Amino acid sequence: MKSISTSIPSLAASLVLGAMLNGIAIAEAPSVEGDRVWVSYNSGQKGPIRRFLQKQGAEIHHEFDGVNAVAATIPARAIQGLSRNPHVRSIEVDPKRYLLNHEGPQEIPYGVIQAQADSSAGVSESHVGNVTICIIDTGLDSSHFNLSGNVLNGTNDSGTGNWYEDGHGHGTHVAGTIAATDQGWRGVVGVIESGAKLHIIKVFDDNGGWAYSSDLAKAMGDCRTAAGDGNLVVSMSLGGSFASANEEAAFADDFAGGKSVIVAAAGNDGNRRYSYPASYDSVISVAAVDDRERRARFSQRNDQVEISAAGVDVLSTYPDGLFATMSGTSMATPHVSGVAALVWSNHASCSGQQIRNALAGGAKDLGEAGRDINTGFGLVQAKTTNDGIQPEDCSFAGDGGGGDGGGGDGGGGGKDKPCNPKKPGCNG
Ligand SMILES: [Ca+2]
Ligand SMILES: [Ca+2]
Repeated sequence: MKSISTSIPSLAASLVLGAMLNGIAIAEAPSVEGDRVWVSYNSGQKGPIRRFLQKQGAEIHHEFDGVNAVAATIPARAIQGLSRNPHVRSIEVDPKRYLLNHEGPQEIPYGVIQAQADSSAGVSESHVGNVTICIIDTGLDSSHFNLSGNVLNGTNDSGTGNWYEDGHGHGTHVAGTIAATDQGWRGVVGVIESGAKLHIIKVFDDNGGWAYSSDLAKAMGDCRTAAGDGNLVVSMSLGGSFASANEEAAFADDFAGGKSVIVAAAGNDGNRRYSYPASYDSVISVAAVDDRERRARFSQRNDQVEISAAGVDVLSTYPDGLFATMSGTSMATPHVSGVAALVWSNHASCSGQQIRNALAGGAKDLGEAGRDINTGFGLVQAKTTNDGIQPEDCSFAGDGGGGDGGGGDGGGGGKDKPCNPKKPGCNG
């Protein structure tokens, strides 16, 4: 009796199994010419099977003598005859295996949708070229098809290699969340999908490792040089436990000029420590949430946490045309950077502080009412923020939901909010 092979583990759920032809189970009846199959045969019958296949016009790709099988592409018309061959034990589809690189179809990462930054949310990208987005990281792979459509420039730091190469992957992933361009059927999209103006500063080498606070202070200056006197969003998916007065001054001075929004990761230690630069008053500290808007366990919690975005299993670009899922406040940060740039591009006359206020006001309140140490003002929201900014004076006028939550400064949860960026005193 012929044994039956109907199981293809990875595809079993979606296959139509058990098309029985003459007692042989065909795992999925090959329906079109050119299907590639495994043909298992009885021991010692390789010769007759080979001859039979060749006669039918099949192309044999591999021969597995040890298990009495061949892999072959067989014309559809020959399948039935093959199944009747007394030497054939089973015919099974040769299922495809892919590099886990998300070649298609295109996927909109959940964090982009969660941030109201997918195209269906409808925030105009017509003016995104007005804002320079400076990413301080491991560089990026400028040849990635989801990134090459951006306006790309950069600065090499000494000793870290070329900004347009990324032997690590972190910077390429961050950049994709901000600005992976819409390539139709393939890849991913970022918060901005029609091409952004990026300036890449590579402060980390291909091992990741570390940079010094002075490297970041210098990078801040290079970001400003790149933006000229234009609006600048600085995105830093990095941090460390020790503050530096000189570094703090570099960020505070630029922010005071009104032409920057500076964004950094809250930290991944899950404790209440401050991480810097995020916990300087001039810098927006970003916490991570998951796809159900719950704080990520690793996300640091303190009164500097200002806003939140997706940071758990975030899908984005990776070097060499690949894609990867990564977790961290590093992944949450670029969602906020991208939203800040997107919103600011539509309200170019507003100051960095006003955009920052609007991000807080437009955020979707999470957890306990009002600002809290887990998620700050809540989940960053591109559409609500963009639409709530008043053109006359750049103030934010929310229409309920997150806007009201953020607006209720003295409202619920008053314990943990000594520094409210909606109040003038907070950011000096
Ligand atoms: Ca801060
Ligand atoms: Ca809250």
